Amino acid sequence: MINLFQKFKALKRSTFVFRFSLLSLLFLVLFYTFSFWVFKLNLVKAQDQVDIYFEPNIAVFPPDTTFSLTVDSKSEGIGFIRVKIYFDNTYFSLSQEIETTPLLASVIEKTGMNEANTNGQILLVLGLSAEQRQSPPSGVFELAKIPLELKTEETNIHSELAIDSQDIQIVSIDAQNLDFLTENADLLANIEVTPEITPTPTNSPLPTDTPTPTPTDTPSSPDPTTLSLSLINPPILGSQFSTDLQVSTSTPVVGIDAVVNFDPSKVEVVSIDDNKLLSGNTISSFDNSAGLIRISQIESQGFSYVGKGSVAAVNFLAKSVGTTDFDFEFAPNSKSESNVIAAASGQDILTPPQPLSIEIIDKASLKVKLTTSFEGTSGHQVAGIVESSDGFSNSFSTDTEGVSAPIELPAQFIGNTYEFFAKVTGFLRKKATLLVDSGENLVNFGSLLAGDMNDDGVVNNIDLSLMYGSWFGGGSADYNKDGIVNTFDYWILIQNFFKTND
Ligand SMILES: [Ca+2]
Ligand SMILES: [Ca+2]
Repeated sequence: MINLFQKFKALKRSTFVFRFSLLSLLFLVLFYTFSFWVFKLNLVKAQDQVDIYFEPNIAVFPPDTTFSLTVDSKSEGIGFIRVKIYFDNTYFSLSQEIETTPLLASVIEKTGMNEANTNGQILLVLGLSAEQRQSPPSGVFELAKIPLELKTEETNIHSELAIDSQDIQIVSIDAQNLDFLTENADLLANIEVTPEITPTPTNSPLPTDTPTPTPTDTPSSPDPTTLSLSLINPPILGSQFSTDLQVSTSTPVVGIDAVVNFDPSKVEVVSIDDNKLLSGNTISSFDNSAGLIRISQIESQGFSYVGKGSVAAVNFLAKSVGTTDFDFEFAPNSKSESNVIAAASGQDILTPPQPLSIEIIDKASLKVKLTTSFEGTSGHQVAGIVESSDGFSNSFSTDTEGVSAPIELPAQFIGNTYEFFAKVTGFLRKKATLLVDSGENLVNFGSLLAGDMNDDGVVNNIDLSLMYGSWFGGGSADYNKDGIVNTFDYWILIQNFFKTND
């Protein structure tokens, strides 16, 4: 009985101990869970760091692999990313052009496939387009697709697709430089599993860790920074023409000033179109009495520009025929003239710009030349319509020599060949082909074919009957202009019987 009681007591105690332990365990679990979340929340909150890495982070070639360069910006809205990537171009190459995210639609720089495969370097500089500034990307998103293919038969290659953590810039939408953590991807290629004949306990026969071929940072001297003006369309007297102001720089720049002199007796500025190459403001002005153009364009804070592009288009009116020059005002180390300012140093790095020399050509005009069956003092005086195959149409009248006064042609006709047609009432339409030059052009239609009395494009019995209707009279059937319609006119008409319009 006592025995039984003691057993019961012991059982009760052990149940108590068991319950206590269970409670403690539960408490511990709850405590750790709670602490973990507190820790994690703190971590997320404290950490604005952007992760930039590849998906997948390891690949065995073959097959060829397209890596997704991925950004995890957490809660930060991204405004700008500059990232440089290296691969060993003795083993790998891009199989196609890199595709970048539409979320950063302004592609400021993207190394082309051929260049990347030559250097083993990829530079991507992406920013928001103007429309995207309201909705910058955040969280996890794909920055670019990097399609790599294997180009070697060599075995046991161990390499890396590497992000240059020394040359990376990630800027938030509030223009803050963000901290980042990069992770490279491992590239393994043509891995051979050596047959296990050696008795030595070999581990997997991975190639010894060959030092990853860090890209040789060739100290290539940057290309000179230039400003240039070029013609977009030919300058023709009395017409507008446009020029393109371009900058080219391999050094990041933050501002451009172009000061250009022109001869106001030859041209005048009509307007300046801002091409918004740099994302900040553009200020431009021109003075048509002094012959001076000033264009300044600057980057938004935190941005810089590298590349070649059009800063602005300057539209001129050509006022006088002849050659004329557009000269950049430039003096080394001076700040009042043309400058291109480097982002890093704030120094003017512009090399002396070349002037643009243009020749303003005369506009084109057309004189019609023809002969008729007319005799007597009136010569070849007719009135008619001259048309081109391109829709141009104008009336003309000829003098006794059969030559018209000059008719102005559209400027775009210069340098091109057109078919012209001349039509005079009572005559068949004639064609002539002409290469239009600037200045005066003479289009010779030769001898007009008489007899199309009703202007239907063919000389036939209907025309003949109309001629009979005015026989011994006058008027349009008097094709030799001797004052009477008779056999002589009949003879002229039947020479062209059944002939048709050109
Ligand atoms: Ca006819
Ligand atoms: Ca006659």
